[in-house]
Amino acid sequence: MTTRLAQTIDQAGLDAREALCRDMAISAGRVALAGYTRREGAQIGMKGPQDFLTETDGAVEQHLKSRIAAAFPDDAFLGEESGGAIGTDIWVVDPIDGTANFARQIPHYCISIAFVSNGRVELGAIYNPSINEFYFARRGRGAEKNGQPIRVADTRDYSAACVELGWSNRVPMAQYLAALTELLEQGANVRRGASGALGLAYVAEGRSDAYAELHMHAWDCLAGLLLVEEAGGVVGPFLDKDGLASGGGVLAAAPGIGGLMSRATGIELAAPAKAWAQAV
Ligand code: LIP
Repeated sequence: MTTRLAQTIDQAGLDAREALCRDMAISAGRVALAGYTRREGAQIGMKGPQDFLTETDGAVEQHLKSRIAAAFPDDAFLGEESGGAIGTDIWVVDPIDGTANFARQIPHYCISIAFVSNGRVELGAIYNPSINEFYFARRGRGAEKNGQPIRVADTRDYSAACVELGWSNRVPMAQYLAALTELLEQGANVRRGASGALGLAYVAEGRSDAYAELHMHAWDCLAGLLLVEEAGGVVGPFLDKDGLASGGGVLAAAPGIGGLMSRATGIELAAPAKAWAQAV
């Protein structure tokens, strides 16, 4: 695969990638829903403790990888199941986010697709085909669900906040329990849906007031972080901290509770949001 010199993709290039991103999120959703409906998505393996793999994960990722290679052969690809190489222009894909739910026939899962150019997420798509909820964002053009604009919640009172704290065994249990305890002691209602991408999309839509997780991979979170930014929320500096290659802590919140979430989880907010949140 050729690695192009760092260059900024022009608007026409982004337009073309947006069209593909929108279309393949839906076509990949049809592949996922077929597996879910025929129960072909039954668990076929374990990548590790509590880390499930289904046949549909592989089928969806191959579907996306082949569509991207056909349309933009010079773009790089990074997928949860097949890996990939980092490049200036790169698609970052989780074929089924919420695999543990998918494998147990719980319709809380999604396809998550992000397009990153020169270290900045430009496009993000998250699609739950089981309930036909399609989220999309393009940097600078807002966020939408099924074609309608979405905005984060205006919650400022922590005792009225409903937040999600993601979990995986990539983080020591003591750290997770400490963050959970602090969030509860601050008065928030804390949920866990086992799909980080949908958890972030729900923040962008105002269904949830914040999503935090002490470690996520890039494919789990990049699309959702752009959705929250474009919907008026505050986020952490995930990509600035080598998140594309190594993953890291994720925080996304309604502005009114971003500062509290950051203090409770120890995950910092990106600079502009940090200054604002400290004033709250
Ligand atoms: C999921 C992540 C989520 C985490 C889950 C799981 P997967 O990814 O999106 O953040 O809390 O435990 O790892 O494995 O379903 O694609």
